[in-house]
Amino acid sequence: LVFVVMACTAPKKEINYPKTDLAVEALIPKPLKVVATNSAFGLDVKTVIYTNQTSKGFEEVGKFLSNRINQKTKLDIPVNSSLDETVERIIYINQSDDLESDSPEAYQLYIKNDSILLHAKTVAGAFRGIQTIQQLIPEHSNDTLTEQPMWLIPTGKINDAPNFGYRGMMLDVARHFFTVDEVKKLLDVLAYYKYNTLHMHLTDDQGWRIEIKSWPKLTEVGGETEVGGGPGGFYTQEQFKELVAYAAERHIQIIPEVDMPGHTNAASFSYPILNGNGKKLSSYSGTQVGFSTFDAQKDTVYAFLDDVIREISAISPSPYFHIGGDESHVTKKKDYLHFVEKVEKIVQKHGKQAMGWNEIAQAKIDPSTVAQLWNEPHNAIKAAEGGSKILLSPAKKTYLDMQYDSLSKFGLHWAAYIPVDSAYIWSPEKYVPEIPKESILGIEAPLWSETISNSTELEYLAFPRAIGYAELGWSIDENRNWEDYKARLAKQVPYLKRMNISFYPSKLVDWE
Ligand code: TNX
Repeated sequence: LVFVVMACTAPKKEINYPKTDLAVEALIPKPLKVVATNSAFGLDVKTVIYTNQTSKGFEEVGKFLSNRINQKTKLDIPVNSSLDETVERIIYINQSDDLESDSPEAYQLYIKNDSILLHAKTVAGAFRGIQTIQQLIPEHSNDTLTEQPMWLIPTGKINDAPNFGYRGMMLDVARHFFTVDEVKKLLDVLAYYKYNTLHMHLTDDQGWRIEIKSWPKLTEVGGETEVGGGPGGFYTQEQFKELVAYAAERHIQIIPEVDMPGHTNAASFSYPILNGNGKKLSSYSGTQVGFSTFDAQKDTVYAFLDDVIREISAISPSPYFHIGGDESHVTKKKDYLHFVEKVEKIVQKHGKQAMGWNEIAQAKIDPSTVAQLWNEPHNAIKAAEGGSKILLSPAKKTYLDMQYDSLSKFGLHWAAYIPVDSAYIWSPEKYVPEIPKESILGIEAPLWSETISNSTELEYLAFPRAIGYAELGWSIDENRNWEDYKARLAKQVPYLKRMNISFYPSKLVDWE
């Protein structure tokens, strides 16, 4: 803090800042509390970033911010360089336990003329805070106040924390494969809107997408197919680790999903001993669901799953492992229940908490197991009554693969058409009255990939709706309003263009 005070008291020229209003900035998600003080912080060549250097990770957050400032303004802002007399303004990122919220992702921003103070309890909180700083930097500099261009950031105070601790998107890389670079591009945008989870649907009837060293044919055979007959693909364990690390730098966890006992044709085609539907196997590149199953009575199947879950858990730091469990239409009910209970134990044995689609709540699941609601709520209600947390992904509201309307180029519409307003106008904590807020882990927007196979198509379905889900997960109901959100959303265009995101320009929004 000594440095901050020094930088702020150094004699310098008076600048006539224009009047600003922090409270009307186009921030998404909308922060919890904003108080405007109507002046400006001038980000310019005389600004430095200074971070706490005793708590691990804060310097990296400072560097991340410096890098993003450079992308937007071309300014080169040093991080933790020596502070000399050329320094006039400082962005100071510090650890503090003295915050209004208990959330590890909470942060506080004080923006004054000569300093921006960002306080957070954790590195993750600081990382969420620098997204707000980034969003506050205007597209254009003011070139008249000083000899050097200045990007004016409105002054005031922001006290912010997420309403839900889990804000996720799911990407189905099984129906169509998405490359490491395509997933990284998505992670960049998710981070900007304060997501903290990417759930990857790694296996399905049409493909197996992650290398398992003890069962190599899963990818040699099962990785080579996808919907529509394309070449498929898979991540080596090294590539998966690379994705996990890239996400971790953005304080996003990657949750791996191996969908079972249904949705397993690719695995059974690779290793027929796993098959439980009694039919002759062939590879599958169609889009039907519910025809495949593992044999829930075979020890080999559980030995196989022990290997798969062990190998993936070893390269996956998230506390969760998703076991799928949806649409097992050809698994006998008693086999299904037995299977879920056994696999849940295997997941726990490898140090993870199980997560599964809402059908798993038909079995006796442990309260530590999370049920992901996607269709009728009765199973999720039962899970919540049993003490489990519920992840909300109601298809009618959050399925990113649903078409916007009947003219949408990609997507399905079995659950609903989901225009941009309908995706936003609902309340996660009131959606299922029988599921109280304490039982809700958070929300997740799944993007199934039957109809999309590259970044452009992915972005058409995901954006702008995923930006709205970011706000649904982070901001409290009282701070959310479609008209207000719509105006803020319209202002995301320069960012989305800079990131080369092919969003769907819905007519419901007056894009800027
Ligand atoms: C249902 S949602 C599925 C997926 C499909 C999706 C298409 C769920 C748990 N299962 O297998 O891809 O619909 O919208």
